[in-house]
Amino acid sequence: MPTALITGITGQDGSYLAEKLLQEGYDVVGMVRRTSVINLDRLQHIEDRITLVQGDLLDEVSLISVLREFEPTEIYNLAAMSFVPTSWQQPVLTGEATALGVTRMLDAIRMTNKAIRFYQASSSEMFGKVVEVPQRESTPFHPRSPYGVAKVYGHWITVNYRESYDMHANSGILFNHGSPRRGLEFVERKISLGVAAIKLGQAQELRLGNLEARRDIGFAGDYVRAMWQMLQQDEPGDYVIATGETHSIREICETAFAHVGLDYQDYVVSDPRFYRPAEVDLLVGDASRARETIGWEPQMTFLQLMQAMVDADLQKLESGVKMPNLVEFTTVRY
Ligand code: NAP
Ligand code: F7E
Repeated sequence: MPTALITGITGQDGSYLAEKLLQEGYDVVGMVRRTSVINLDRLQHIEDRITLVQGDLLDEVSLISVLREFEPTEIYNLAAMSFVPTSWQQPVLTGEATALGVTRMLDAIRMTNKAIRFYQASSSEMFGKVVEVPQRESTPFHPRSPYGVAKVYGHWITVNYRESYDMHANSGILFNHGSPRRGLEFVERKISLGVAAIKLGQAQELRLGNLEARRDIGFAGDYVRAMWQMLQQDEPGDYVIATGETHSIREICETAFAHVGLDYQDYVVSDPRFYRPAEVDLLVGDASRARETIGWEPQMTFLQLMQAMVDADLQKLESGVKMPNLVEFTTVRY
């Protein structure tokens, strides 16, 4: 059986990708950083079918050891400091993990086995202050946060190792994607959870930031399929993965509240503490290249995604799960 290594396996995408690779018959190895509390919530259902190993993108020796021990043929580098507001508070850490972490992994591959196929989790945040609509692989980057800047570095170092060392290094430029496993602080999950709490009488309002920003949002389960498909091609490349539709945060609220028969205008409060020092106003991707070259298409619609997320959060809260109040951790301080 081929072996695949996933960094960031404890994250949203890591859990969906692990499921996909198991279905495809891989031995799945997940790299997990050391934390004081073991955090395998998203992997509970497959924990006995995967192998977990300690390692950290900040520590190159740990990466080399993992590669030597497990000899993967494919590596999916999903690990990153992925929350944009935190990147203003911790810009250096963001650079170390989200930017230089990519070089550490590419170098570990170069030193152990250059034939390993590599996937880098690049982001639509690289387009930032967009110079064309929709955004495609050739659209110039203008990142608007330390996170976006770090992802631009990660993208170009991936391209550079491909060109310098003839490595099968791929960059997936993924637009926003959520799911019921999305981190609580990201806007579509904050909204689905807020709607569920309000519907059940556990909250009275939902405080958000800029309601006019627009995003192209798909389902994480569809997007991890594209990652795997990229690594099955003879030639490595860069691919935009997106739905081609864009929705304002206001529309996301409207859709999610309407699903439980409520009007968002009665509950949503725009709170300046959630505004960012520099915003990405409009993202919408053109995934034609992925459609034509690797045959990728999204399956779940935006409406289906938001409804599924609200339903899952209703179920969670009804079952008595207590969700943390994240306001202090998610407002932007810089
Ligand atoms: P996520 O849920 O925040 O997961 C991030 C993962 O990275 C977690 O497993 C985290 O571990 C791990 N990690 C963080 N720092 C690390 C370090 N120094 N060493 C090792 N592991 C580390 O993110 P996601 O939504 O699944 O996204 C996956 C990747 O795609 C990220 O690189 C993200 O930037 C990128 N991306 C995401 C989207 C999106 O809309 N979801 C779009 C484009 C690109 P802990 O569990 O220990 O924190
Ligand atoms: O914000 C606005 C906010 O934090 C989306 C990451 O997965 O996707 C994600 O980055 C928009 C922004 O995601 C709130 O100002 C309003 O315009 O959900 P987000 P993001 O910054 O787009 C990209 C592709 C990644 O690569 C990242 O890893 O929503 N917004 N009010 C808010 N955002 C948050 N988080 N919270 C609010 O209260």
